[in-house]
Amino acid sequence: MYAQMVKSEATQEDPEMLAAFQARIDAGEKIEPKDWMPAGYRKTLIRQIGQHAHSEIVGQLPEGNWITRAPTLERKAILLAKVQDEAGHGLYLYCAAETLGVTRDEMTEMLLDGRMKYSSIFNYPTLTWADMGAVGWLVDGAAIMNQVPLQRTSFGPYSRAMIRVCKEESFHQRQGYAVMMKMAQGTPAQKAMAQNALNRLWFPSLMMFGPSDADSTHSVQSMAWKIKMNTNDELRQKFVDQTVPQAEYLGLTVPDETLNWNAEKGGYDFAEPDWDEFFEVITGNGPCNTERLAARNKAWDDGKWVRDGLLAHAQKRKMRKVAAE
Ligand code: FAQ
Repeated sequence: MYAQMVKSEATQEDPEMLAAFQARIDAGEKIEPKDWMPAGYRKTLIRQIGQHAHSEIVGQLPEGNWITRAPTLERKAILLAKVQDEAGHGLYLYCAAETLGVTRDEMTEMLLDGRMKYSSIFNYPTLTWADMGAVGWLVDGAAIMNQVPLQRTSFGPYSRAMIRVCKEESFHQRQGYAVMMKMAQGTPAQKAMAQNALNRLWFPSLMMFGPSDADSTHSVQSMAWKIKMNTNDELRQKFVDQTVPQAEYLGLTVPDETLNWNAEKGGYDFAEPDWDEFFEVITGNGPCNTERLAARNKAWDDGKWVRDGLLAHAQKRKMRKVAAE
């Protein structure tokens, strides 16, 4: 269905329609699902929103890993609420993508057979309780840095979903920082765990913003269409500038010996992540890719009886309604 729609749109793309569409974008208008849009715009949005939705869903796994082992009842309740929020974010985003003519089942199948991606960060393991702090602080922190500008993105349903998501993400970031604060001010062993979590998750967090601008295949067109509001490097720089003072406040050391305040540019100079590692991770060869996809495949298979039951129920109701008419 989705493939046919994109193909039929591509044949209608005359230069006048494209120019009128770009003028609407340039004027800051929101594009709504029933409006005409270029096939490439629709395709890029389905890729980005679908990938974003999958990230929220797969992103439950590294933290879900610690729900049964949270150190106190209060921490457990907070973590549970946070992980449930991520499921909700996935649902808003799947709904936003569905308005573009792709079904949630189609997107799920594309995730499960590797045609669609999810964020690289969720292919790293969460080894200690301190990782729950570092994920909230760094991963949700990076997610917010990327998502706040997306509240102004040109596609209406995506922009509206982002407004709600950002409100919840800021609670996530704060709860993560609160865990880090407790650990950093705790025993020497707890502080060492916090430092170790920062050491392992710092560079993977920087990778969340995508490859450097020179290697970003989609940025130029996505920014012209206001699907993206900033380049990958701009947001990465803002994240570093915001996060380094937070690490200092915790008394922790960012694992980058080259880190240096550059007064001239008004930001930190910092080391690039290992981009070879990034490309390995996004092509399926990260530390947890196999485990994450196996968990999603199992959830999909285990849920088949529910989907079948719901469909059978809907079919019965429909037949009863027809019989009564
Ligand atoms: N991981 O040309 P670009 C969260 C791919 S939400 C995997 O620069 P683009 C909340 C990209 O798809 C985190 N793949 O791409 C949470 C493309 O591949 P293709 C998710 C990546 O799209 C917290 C290729 O590389 N957030 O964490 C990544 O213009 C805690 C070339 O890259 C979003 O998705 C990556 N990191 O820019 C949940 C935000 N980066 O299609 C649970 C929305 C790039 O050519 C727990 N997305 N690739 O094969 C975006 O803003 C953009 O899609 C970017 C990438 C910035 C991620």
